[in-house]
Amino acid sequence: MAERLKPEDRAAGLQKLTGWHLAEDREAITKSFRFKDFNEAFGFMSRVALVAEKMDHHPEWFNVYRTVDVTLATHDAGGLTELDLKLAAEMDRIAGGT
Ligand code: H2B
Repeated sequence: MAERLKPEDRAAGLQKLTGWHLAEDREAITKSFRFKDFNEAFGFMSRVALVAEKMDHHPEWFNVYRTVDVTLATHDAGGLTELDLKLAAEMDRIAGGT
């Protein structure tokens, strides 16, 4: 099982990402993605879903029209692990279209 990150590794990992923040109420990271329209937002979610399945690591997310609010944490570990940083980076890559 993935190990919870030490605070310094968590901070260093967050610095490499764009627009992700520590959640206020639990050990997790969050980001609000905004797309052109619902089609783009849902396309993003579909592409992320394939990656998440492959990683066996799944986002908590909430979609309204063109926004997708994402929270990442490793439930099995009760906090943040490398898997969350990796999935966050994949989401940024997919949202950026590269
Ligand atoms: N996703 C996330 N975000 N955290 C987990 O702990 C987790 C998961 N565990 N996806 C996986 C599935 C686990 O429940 C299965 C059995 O591997």
